[in-house]
Order: sequence, then C-alpha cells, then structure tokens
Amino acid sequence: MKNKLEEIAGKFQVEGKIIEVQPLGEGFINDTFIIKTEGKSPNYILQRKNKQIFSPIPAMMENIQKVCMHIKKKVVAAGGDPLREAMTIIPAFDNKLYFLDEEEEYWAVCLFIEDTIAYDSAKTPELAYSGGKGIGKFQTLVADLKEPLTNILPGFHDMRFRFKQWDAVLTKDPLGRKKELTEEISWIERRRLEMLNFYELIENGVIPTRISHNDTKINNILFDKKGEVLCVIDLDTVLNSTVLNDFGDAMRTYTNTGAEDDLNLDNVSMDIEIFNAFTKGYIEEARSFLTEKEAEYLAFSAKFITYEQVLRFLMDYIDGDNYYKIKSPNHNLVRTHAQFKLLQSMEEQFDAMNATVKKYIV
Ligand code: GN1
Ligand code: MG
Repeated sequence: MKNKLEEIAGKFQVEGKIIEVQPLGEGFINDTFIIKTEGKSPNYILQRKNKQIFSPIPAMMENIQKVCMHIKKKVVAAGGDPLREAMTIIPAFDNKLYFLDEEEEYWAVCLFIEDTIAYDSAKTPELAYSGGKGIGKFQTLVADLKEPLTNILPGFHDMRFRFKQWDAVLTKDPLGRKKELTEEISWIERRRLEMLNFYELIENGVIPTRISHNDTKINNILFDKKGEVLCVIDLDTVLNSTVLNDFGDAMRTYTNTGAEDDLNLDNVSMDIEIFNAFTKGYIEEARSFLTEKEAEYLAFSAKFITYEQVLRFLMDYIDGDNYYKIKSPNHNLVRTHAQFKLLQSMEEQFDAMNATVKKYIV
C-alpha cells in the first residue's frame, strides 16, 4: 500500500514509476523529500511549503515559475542545458503548480538535478569565487524580468518591519525569557540606529530595488563536479528587494569558519580570504548593473544580514520558537550567540572588507 507521501507525489506529472519518497536535507522552513523513480526516469524533489510563512502559496509558485521560465529561455539561447541550469517545476495533473491536500497543506514538485553538490560552508577561495560569480550571474539573468512578482513575504528583509516585530515580541515576552537576555538584547539595541539608517536608503530609493533571491545561503546553490555554480535553488523568496540582501546573506554563510549554530564560539569568525574571493567573482558578474551606492554598501550588507539574523533568531527564541525549526530547547539562543560572534568578527574586519570591494569595483 502506498504511503501518504507517495500518494501526494503521484498527484504530480512525474515520469516513471515512483519507488520511494524519502526526507531530504535540513531546511528550517519547508519539509523536503526526494521522490525516487524506477530505472532511467528522473528523480524529483517534493516539498510541503510552509503556508504560515509564505502566503499565498499559489502566488509564490507563480513567482518561481516566472523566474525559472525566464532563466531557461536565456540558458537555451546561450546553448546551455535548461534542465540542469534552472529549476524545473513539475505541475500537478490539473496543471496547477501545487497540490492542496485534504489537510489544506500545499505541496510542490521540481526536478531533482543529478550530479551536483551543495555545500554548508565554503572551504576554499576557489569555491567562494565561483559562488560569487553564480549569484552575480543569477541576478544578471533576472534583472530584465518584466513580469511583476507578488510579494508573498511582506517585510522579509525590511528592517523597519523587523523592529516592529521585535518591539512587539519584547513587550509580549510570552515565556518570560527576556529577563535572562539583557546582554543579547543590548546587542540588537546598540545597532538599531545604524541599521535603520542603512534601511532608509532602500526605502527612499537611493539604493535601487531589483529582483533578488533573498535566501542565498550557501546550501541554496548547486555546484557541479568542477566546482562551478550550476543552478540557484530554493526560489521561494524571489522578490523585489535589493541585490545587497543576496550578497549579504551569501557572505553570512560562505565566510563563517564555524557553523550557524556552533556551540564553540572559538570556531566562529569571518574568513576574509573567502570574503575577498566571493566579492571578486560577484563583482565580475554584477559590475554591469551595480550602481555606485550599491557598491558603497556591499560590505555593509554582510553586516546588515548577519545582524538581521541575530535579531531573527533571538526574537524567535523570546517568542517561544514559532518560526525556525529547532533541534533543542535553546537552539535559537545558540544560533543567536554564534551569529553574533560572526557579526563581531565582521565589524572588526570591516575596513578590510571595504578595501576589497574598492579594489575589485574599478
Ligand atoms: C531560512 O529556508 P532556508 O532554510 O533556506 C530562512 C532564511 C534564514 C535561514 C537561516 C523564508 O532559510 O531567511 O536566513 O533559514 N528562510 C525564510 O539559516 O525565513
Ligand atoms: Mg534552503
């Protein structure tokens, strides 16, 4: 008898006979599975999309499809392989880009791209350089997408909105955790103005709004066996925002010498060599569209997104762990400490980061 996951997989236009559906990866938001099929038929990724976070899911799937189709056209024109260099969404049998089950959960399927590697950290400058080129290319590919995208995640990298959430959660303090967190809260408050000053530049258009990925942590990028970026995945958060969010989030993950939730803070620091290599690759591709202001704030964006992540993890901890999946009761606090250590390391090396951007931007 088929289990529930196989039954759901069977609602989509997958080729071949489904053999099994197994959990895959460690996403914090969606639940991800691999659909294995018999013989030479391709395998697929099945995801239960988190409707508490992305809303409405059908509009999100439309966003993803627009971006994928746009990239595919360009890949074909350049003589590439559209099934490997772009995500392929597999519709359900009713041609919808999702399936809604009887528990009102949304599911979506895409092709699994074989022979690729996803990393959790960038161990070598070569890999970081390729990663930088990959994100720069992705942004260049979507830069001329004219079809409007629906904002299915209002306030995502919006610092003003984050502070509203933050203030509300601190006022509510549902589990009484605030009293133990005076120091951590001061990390956020001391930088509030600096972050809002930067955010104002986005609000008033000094820093332009463009289509960007918004979740460019290193494991959302597939590399081929030669170490080149093949395809940028996890497009749920493709939105109109600033490309600086992509650069910043990539730097938050590529340059970290430790883990996002490292218990040993001595492991955590920002590796300037990795920063340099990624920046070089990124600027080589993004130079064609980056404005002077964007370039000026490139290094700052790494601090901005890392700071935002400290805030989001700490806020979720105070709020009672409603957003991120956790593996231990204080997981979000561990993440907060590890990300703050990374932020401090960036602050210490900020001059060197800016010097790197200057060096490559000319
Ligand atoms: C989430 O979905 P995933 O695991 O790639 C989160 C990001 C965070 C990241 C922290 C929609 O990314 O914003 O930076 O976790 N995605 C969403 O690792 O909130
Ligand atoms: Mg992901």
